[in-house]
Amino acid sequence: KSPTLALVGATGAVGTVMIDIINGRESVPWGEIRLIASARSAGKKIMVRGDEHTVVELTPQAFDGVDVAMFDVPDEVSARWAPVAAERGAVAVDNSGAFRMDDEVPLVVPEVNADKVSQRPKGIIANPNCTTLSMMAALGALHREFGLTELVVASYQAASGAGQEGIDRLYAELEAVSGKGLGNKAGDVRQALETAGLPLADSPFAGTPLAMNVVPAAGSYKGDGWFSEELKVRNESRKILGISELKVSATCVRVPVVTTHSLAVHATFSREVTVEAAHKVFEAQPSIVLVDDPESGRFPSPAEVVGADPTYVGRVRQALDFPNTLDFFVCGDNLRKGAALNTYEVAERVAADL
Ligand code: 11C
Repeated sequence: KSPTLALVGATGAVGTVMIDIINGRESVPWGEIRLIASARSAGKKIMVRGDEHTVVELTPQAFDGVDVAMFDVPDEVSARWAPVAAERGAVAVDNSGAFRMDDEVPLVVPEVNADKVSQRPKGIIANPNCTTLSMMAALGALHREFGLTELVVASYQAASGAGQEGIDRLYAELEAVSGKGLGNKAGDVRQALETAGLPLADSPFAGTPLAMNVVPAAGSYKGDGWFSEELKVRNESRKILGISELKVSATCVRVPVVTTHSLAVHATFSREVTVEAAHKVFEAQPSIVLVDDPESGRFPSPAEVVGADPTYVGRVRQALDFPNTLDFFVCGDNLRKGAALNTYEVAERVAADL
């Protein structure tokens, strides 16, 4: 019998992209596809691969007969319900942060550590944070060839990383500031937002305007100067790449882009790396698109990458003062490979071994 797939969080921002991904697949290994969400969304009708599906409420019974359950829900919902799905016999593939650093839960990016899919004593597999994930295919490929030793990154993160609330807030802010000639006087954007009925206290972006601005604060503040996104990049990169002592430092910044995270990566290897050799490595990866002709104005940017599945890489340079170091720029759709697509790819790998 073909396996049954459940999608928990089917009506959320990532869940919606997940359905788009399932609908776009040439073929799928699933028999039944079950859509699950909170009581508020239960009863909604959604088309999946040409058939109308009714969203069912998240209850223990909703997992009966499910082989693989994908979770696109907040941390606390996953923390409670992924173990319930596992108890009922499903393999849970969880996109939240609830289990990522659990030693008994693999953290999987198929291009890097697909072998870990089968090592899941709790019946749970975790999907990385979208910021980490956006650079993993590129870093994994380089690491296999040259041996990664140090990683310094700055992120340029899209508003949709903060969910539908983040998207709505950015659109509302852009509307409130457009055509007013703002941006030349400190505080004028902030004031325009307050006047337009968009109090900064309600913003998911650290109480700071995102329109016409960049915000060096992503996730929640964790003390000693660090925000959660920066610590996730460090911890998750180490776990996925399997380098427990990897030196990592990240600065995570929110930018007024709706969807697609970008990262400026400064990666140091155990031996000298040329741009030519790095290009060869990138070109050999099916899930990477190399766009690196700066002289002709060709490099990746979110406006060109949004909606695409691959990771886009460009601006590859050998760092002038660091012989073993490459600098490059990466863009990845944070809702697709950064979230839904990677989860789905893991789910398909689980199904292949059932
Ligand atoms: C952001 N990367 O851009 C976050 C969103 O740990 O799964 C994903 C948070 C997570 O805000």
